[in-house]
Amino acid sequence: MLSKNIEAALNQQIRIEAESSQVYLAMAVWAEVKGLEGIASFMYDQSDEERVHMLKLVKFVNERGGHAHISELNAPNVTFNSFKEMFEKLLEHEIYVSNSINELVHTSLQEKDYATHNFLQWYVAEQIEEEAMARTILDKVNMIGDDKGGLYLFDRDIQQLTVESAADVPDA
Ligand code: OFO
Repeated sequence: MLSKNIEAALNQQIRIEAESSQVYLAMAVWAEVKGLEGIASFMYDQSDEERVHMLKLVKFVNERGGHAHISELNAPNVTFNSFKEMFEKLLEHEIYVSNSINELVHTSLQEKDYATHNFLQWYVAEQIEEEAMARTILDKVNMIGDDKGGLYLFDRDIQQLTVESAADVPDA
């Protein structure tokens, strides 16, 4: 059974994951409108993943005798000055989510809720991977700068790039 405190903290994370899904959906739309299909498709996939993260939390809260709270969400940024800015925001957002997961892990230990602590380890690992991926992408975008040809190739290769960077993480 979840304590009220843990239930509230998990519900807050449900909201953050739902907001993450919206953040990436807005980025997907922006990239698509700008004609960069590869980046758009990457962002649509990220958005779907965040929804899965949210749903895992929903199921966990309900299974443990809590009541998952589906709340209103903060609106995401819908426009960006550049792709560089968009990917900077992506990394910032992942760092914010990682901090929030860390706080949650801390709370679960304080409350001696080892089931929740164990459940959260999946999120800890996921955040390491997502932050690494965001950094890899940003490094590439910084290299490209304002070069249109570079952006074209990056748009073509982004799916490939992220698969490779995710696969590299366990050895990092
Ligand atoms: Fe939910 O993993 Fe990123 O934010």
